[in-house]
Amino acid sequence: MTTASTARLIAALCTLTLLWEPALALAQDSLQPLGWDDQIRLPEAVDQNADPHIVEVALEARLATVTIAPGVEVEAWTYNGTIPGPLIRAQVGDRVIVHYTNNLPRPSTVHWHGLRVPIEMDGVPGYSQPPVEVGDAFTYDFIVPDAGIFWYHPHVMSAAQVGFGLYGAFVVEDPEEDLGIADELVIVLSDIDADDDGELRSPDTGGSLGMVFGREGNHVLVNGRQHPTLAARAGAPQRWRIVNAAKSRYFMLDLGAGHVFRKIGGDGGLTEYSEDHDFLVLGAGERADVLVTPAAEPGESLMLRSVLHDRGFGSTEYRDVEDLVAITMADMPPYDAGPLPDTRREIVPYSAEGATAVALTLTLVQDPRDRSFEYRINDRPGWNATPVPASPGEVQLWTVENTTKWSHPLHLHGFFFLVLDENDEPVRPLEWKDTVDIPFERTRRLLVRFDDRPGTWIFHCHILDHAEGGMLSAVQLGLPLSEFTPLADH
Ligand SMILES: [Cu+2]
Repeated sequence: MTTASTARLIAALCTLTLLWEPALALAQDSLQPLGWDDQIRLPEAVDQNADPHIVEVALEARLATVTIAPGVEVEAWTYNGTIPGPLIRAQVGDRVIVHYTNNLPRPSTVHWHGLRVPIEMDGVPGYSQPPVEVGDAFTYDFIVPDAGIFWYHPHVMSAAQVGFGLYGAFVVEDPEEDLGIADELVIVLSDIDADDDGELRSPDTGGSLGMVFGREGNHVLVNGRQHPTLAARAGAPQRWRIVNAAKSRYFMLDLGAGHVFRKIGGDGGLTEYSEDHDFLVLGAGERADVLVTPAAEPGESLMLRSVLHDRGFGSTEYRDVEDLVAITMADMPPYDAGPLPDTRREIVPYSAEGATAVALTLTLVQDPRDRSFEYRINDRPGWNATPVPASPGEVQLWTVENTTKWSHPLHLHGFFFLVLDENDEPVRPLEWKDTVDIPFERTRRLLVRFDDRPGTWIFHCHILDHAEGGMLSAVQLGLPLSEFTPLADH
């Protein structure tokens, strides 16, 4: 062998080593310092079933004292005593059984946000099940057909109950999916409104005007904590599955200069392809699955912040940027993982050809007698709604016109849709959505296909004050319109 060919061989071997080393390293355990996520890691629901394809957990809704910051305690409404409630983890196709007990002082239910469950499991009183009365129990039992980051919360007095702390994350893993990133966090963003003594404040603050804006809590929480700290090794990638569980607040996430969020997934699992974003906007109810690589000198800190996002009149004035998580670099040499992985997923869009056109207009009206406000969809508040008729297999093209001065994250129960751009082409990368921001004084078009799960499936603004203020309606799927009854309580 000549010297030149030996050199080439060595070079080739080195290249191979370079190619292989990071991959092998990534497939190993955590690259982060020991205890890196101690302040932020969610408790996980304990699977009581030995069958590997059944996840069986207990969920008790009850009052509990929770610590949201050192020395700051709040009397919250919780699942299993914590906010957020326990993280439920399953694999795609698993059967999930949840033994739910309501030990709250009020009736409640559990809605599985984004999971395509049968109508009987959707948690909406009146359409899915009766409310679970105080002291009663209900067993939720369903298959999880899609991988992704989802969440659960009540659908009775939802603005109050979610605002008081009732929500939890639900991850459905796809065992085929291997990004080679071991360090994963599930991040639930929320807020809670409590006074200095830790007493929850009234969910009706500000009266009708409070409803119009959508009430935001005075303590912003990340996995139930104010300003938690995360330790990180510079250069080592992390995967964050993020849920916005706040009842009104939008988050516009920013990791600072030199950092991007590589968005790989959204509401309904992976997107068509990964895409880098400087900022990540999450309306109430939305989710994102992102890769990030914190980088700074050992000992330095980065701050994950929520910067000002304009969701309508009064949403940016006299408001501050919110510090969310301080990320401190451990005293370790920076890790060189190379570029973050690109992800791909084949998503076949529904054809808009032959789709049934459905026009939905979002309005705000004021009663001249008592000056109170009411949100409406097609000029009807939720308690007097006219449903959208649909049949199994039907594709509908929804044109949602927001005439109001506030943005509305519209959530459809039970089904995914695609969002269309101004040319009526699906927004790329394609993403299955169940909650989409309809910005103030703007119109967005959505394409949805209904499958064979007949029932009354509600859709509503996920600013839960808006939903209770009237912005709620329903799809009457495969059932006569004459059988529809508007909801008094949700
Ligand atoms: Cu709204």
